[in-house]
Amino acid sequence: HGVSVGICGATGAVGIEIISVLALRGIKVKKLVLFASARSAGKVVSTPFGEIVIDLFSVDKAAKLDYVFLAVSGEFSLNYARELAAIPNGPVVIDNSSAFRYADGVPLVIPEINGHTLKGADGKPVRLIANPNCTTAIAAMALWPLHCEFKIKKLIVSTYQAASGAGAEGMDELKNGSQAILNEQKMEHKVFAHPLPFNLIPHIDKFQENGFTKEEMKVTWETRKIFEEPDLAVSCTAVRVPIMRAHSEAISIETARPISPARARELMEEAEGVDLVDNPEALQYPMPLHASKKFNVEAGRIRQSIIFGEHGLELFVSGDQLLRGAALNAVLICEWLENPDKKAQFTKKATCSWNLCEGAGL
Ligand code: 11C
Repeated sequence: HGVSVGICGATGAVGIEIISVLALRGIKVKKLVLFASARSAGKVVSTPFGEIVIDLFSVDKAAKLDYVFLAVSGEFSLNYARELAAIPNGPVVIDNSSAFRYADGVPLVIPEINGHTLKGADGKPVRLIANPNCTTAIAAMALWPLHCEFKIKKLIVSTYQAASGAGAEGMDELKNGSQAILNEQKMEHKVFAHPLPFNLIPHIDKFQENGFTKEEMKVTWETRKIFEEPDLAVSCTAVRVPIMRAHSEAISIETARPISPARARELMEEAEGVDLVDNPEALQYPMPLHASKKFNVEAGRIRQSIIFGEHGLELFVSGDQLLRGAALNAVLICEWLENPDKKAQFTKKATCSWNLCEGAGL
């Protein structure tokens, strides 16, 4: 009884969290195969599922599994994802990269929002599934309930993104760089275009012809696909800030129907995967300090828009980049497929209390 699971990129920041979240969500894993590069292969790691020897990836090994999580580069996904997903009785592939997010026939899924797209017309699970970009996923959790009731017409997002978006190397560069600067030493920066400590960088991923970065365009493209609103007006400015692992976003919306902060707060209270944190008088609002290592996204600072009046709202969200932005969302996809009837009890008030990242010194 249980599922067999493989993780490609098991020693990376996201891969480590997938192992942790599989255990925290109580997924019955009868076999766990951890794939990583030759540098890590052969090493033994301690996991909630016992000690596991890191393996080198091969299609043959992955073919025998029920689920394969890809937490590696888009290039790896491009090379192997379709091949794995096409194997008769082979695995369901859940891809964290951006390689297939916009491909027709590949659902881009936040289970609480569009879990229904995980099954094809034949009622069987789609075999290749894309996991969204972290920035998109964190905003979408708070925006979907508002969209369902008030219909968002325009969406303007400004982000404050953590170093973890650039993986363990990004977190290391922030930590080591901060230490170097405090010791009045010169810091090395390779991962980010500029030193990140005591700075912010309005540049994430490559600049596109329209002047936006690819990270910013992902928010536009992915929100449209997940919400099934191909013409939704979405504009984003994405900024890297010296925070370890939670992304925050300031969001302005214009809505088709009149919207009130009071009703928006009610909806945030009820929404799966969202914690309303909105009591400014008690100094309570979403912050990375509290959103880190937590399953739910925090939403708050809800107020009527000055620009759009009763047809608009401002809010602020913070969510763990590695969890809702990556590992948790991916594991929830597996959970939804295994247990579609229990999908209603997804993540409400759940907290990531035990964390492999700490063991790995991240
Ligand atoms: C970042 N959002 O914060 C990026 C990382 O499309 O999955 C995730 C990139 C992606 O740098």
